[in-house]
Amino acid sequence: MNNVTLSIENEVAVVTIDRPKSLNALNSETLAELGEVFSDIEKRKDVKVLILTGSGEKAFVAGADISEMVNASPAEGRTMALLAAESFAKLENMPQVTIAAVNGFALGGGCEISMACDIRVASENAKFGQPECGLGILPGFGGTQRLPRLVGKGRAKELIFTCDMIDAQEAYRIGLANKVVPQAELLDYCKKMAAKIISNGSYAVSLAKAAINTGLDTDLASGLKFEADAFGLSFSTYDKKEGMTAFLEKRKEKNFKDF
Ligand code: CO8
Repeated sequence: MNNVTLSIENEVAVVTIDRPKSLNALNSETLAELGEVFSDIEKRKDVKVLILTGSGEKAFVAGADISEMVNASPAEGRTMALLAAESFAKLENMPQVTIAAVNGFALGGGCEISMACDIRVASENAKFGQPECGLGILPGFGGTQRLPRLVGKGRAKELIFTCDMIDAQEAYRIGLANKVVPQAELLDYCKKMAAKIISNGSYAVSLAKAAINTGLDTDLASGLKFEADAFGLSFSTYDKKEGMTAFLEKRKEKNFKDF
């Protein structure tokens, strides 16, 4: 791989988008590599949390690669958007928990890929925005769909129509970032959060993620039905017995087996 690196330690995969000279802009090659990495990780049993970040201290991802898009035809633009949609959907729906460690600019496609993650932790210098309308296009990697779901219709429209860039604190205030931490502590913070998530029943966490994602894409009654089915399924697991027995035995250590 030329533009993406992967390291795995303690059941946590760190995926780094590594094109610092272009502020980690997403060209087709990088999108294809990310798709491959996500396909690999979603099948792995030895990874429970994926942390997605950008290389360098300036940018998470400064968007789709403008130098590649400038001469692209409508058909090529659409193909690129569909390619991204497929790999972002993998990221969004994989059984593992995904955390975007937003270490700088998260603009356009960068903001959009962070929104396909379950959780966004921003460094103090992070900046979020959807500048596409200023380029004569619109968000094409899910921004018109995921941003309103995260921050509400009015705020999403304001961000997309004005192309304003917002800082990490404002992103936190409107619910786009879950947390803001100093840049030097960003990866450690995300790894600690990952360890906390992994200490719980991973299969239960996956079911909860599926219930949240499914429910937000459907009506309340169907979402509640999905939740009840997933809840019932969790009663068939070793982890349910272990988690509840540990509580009743006043035991802090739990020996979860993830099934
Ligand atoms: N694409 C290509 N190159 C980029 C990008 C980008 N998105 N962002 C930065 N770069 C390059 C710059 O061209 C520059 O290259 P060089 O050194 O060769 O001149 C290098 O990275 C460093 O950038 P700057 O010199 O501009 O750094 P500054 O600190 O002055 O500015 C900014 C940083 C503010 C982040 C600035 O680079 C910027 O505004 N970048 C563009 C941000 C943007 O508009 N992003 C949205 C892109 S569109 C998009 O994401 C659409 C997604 C949907 C696509 C649908 C399918 C087609």
